[in-house]
Amino acid sequence: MFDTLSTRLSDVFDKLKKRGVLSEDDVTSALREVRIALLEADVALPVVKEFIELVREEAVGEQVVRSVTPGQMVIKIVNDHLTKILGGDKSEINLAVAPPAAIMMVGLQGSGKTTSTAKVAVHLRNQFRKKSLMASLDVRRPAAQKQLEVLGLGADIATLPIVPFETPEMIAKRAIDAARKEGYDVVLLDTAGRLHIDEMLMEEAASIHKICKPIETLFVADALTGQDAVNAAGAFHQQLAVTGIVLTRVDGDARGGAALSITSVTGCPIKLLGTGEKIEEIEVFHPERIASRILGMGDVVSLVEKATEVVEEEAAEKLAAKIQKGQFDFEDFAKQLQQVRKLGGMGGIMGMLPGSQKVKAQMGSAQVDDKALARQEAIILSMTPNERKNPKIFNGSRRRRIASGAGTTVQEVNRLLKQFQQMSKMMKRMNKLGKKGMMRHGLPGMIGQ
Ligand SMILES: Nc1nc2c(ncn2[C@@H]2O[C@H](COP(=O)(O)OP(=O)(O)OP(=O)(O)O)[C@@H](O)[C@H]2O)c(=O)[nH]1
Ligand SMILES: [Mg+2]
Repeated sequence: MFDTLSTRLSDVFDKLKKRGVLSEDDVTSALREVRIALLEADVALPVVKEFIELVREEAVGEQVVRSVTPGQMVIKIVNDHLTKILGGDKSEINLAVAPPAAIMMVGLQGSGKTTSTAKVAVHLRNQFRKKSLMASLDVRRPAAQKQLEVLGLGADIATLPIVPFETPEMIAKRAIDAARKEGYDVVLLDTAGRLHIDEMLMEEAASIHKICKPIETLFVADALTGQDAVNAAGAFHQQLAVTGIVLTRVDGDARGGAALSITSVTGCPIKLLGTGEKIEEIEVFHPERIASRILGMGDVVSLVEKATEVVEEEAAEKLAAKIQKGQFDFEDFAKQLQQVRKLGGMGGIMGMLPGSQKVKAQMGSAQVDDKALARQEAIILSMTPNERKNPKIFNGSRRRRIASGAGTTVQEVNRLLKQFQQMSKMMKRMNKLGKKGMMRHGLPGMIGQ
């Protein structure tokens, strides 16, 4: 998300940073470019206007003009205001009621309501140990209830048994009763999609809302539909008092217009992001981290969090101990490569690192190629267990054998061996940082070319 915007803005700010002193004209012309970049990212016009106005007011002030690093000051102001339009502080799902807490999912057809229902249940289980019951109130599409049941089975989340010919209102009542009787923390209600805002369906949603009195009414918006999603969110909010937004398909959204406008336009915070089709591909929305990511300052905090999630604590400790004893071998290297893949490959990691847009461009696509990771894994798999444990024994004939086993060239094998040596050296240096330091800096450090 935000790739284009990020590249454009970093160009604007690079120019600004080079200047020692900033005149009002410099700021004005930089802001003109920022404005174009935002409009190209499909941000709603009123949001862009207000944003530029607020930034300008601050940026031409005394403080900036007199500052030693005026360019940096302007970037900070832009960062602060970006964070603000993205919603300020992060807002989590609110469950502060006597259980079961009802969460109603609403939105246009195909926006990702059913998938997100299951994702939210999994998120609440993994992050807060909450037990959810899911119910589909979608009696419009024949297979809709079944779809949720299948998702529930796959993710091990309970679903309300399907009873044919019930109305959505009847299902809602039954779901809440069952959740109360069976001691669930949360009851998630997935509703039927709407092609566009239509009065009858809105009334249905309103009557369900009245019955289940949800603590959260989440509007599920497809990021790819841009300003249409923003307008629909506004209409739903008027009718149903939406409490939060789940923005889906951000994995395919290069522009980010919906994310940047929806909170300003509707006043509802984005709570969660859907980042893929898989059930665990859901993330908490952190405005300040997203703002830094847009400005190329990187989202290292998320990366570290993700890394600690993926790298199990115990495995990381074992690895740290091995490194300390200087016993890191190719078995460990292969494990690291697998973890890199779990983090979304090099692409996923790069996207979160500071200045990554620039680096990505400089490196070219070849080296950020995730296929290279797969090839490296193939090379390691072609080594004998003894070789993996004793990286020092590689001679010419072993190298040739491994290359043909992995379907690659000796040069590529050599490159990997060299990389491994560099990594071992780097690890020795990292030892000085201690175990904690290793876990924090280890992953991104180790994969460097
Ligand atoms: N790439 C990607 N695909 C998603 C995401 N969320 C949902 N999808 C896909 O979008 C399609 C529609 O998702 P559903 O959850 O069925 O949408 P819905 O809003 O329940 O649809 P209706 O009930 O027909 O209104 C499915 O193929 C999902 O796999 C996401 O965050 N990223
Ligand atoms: Mg659905």
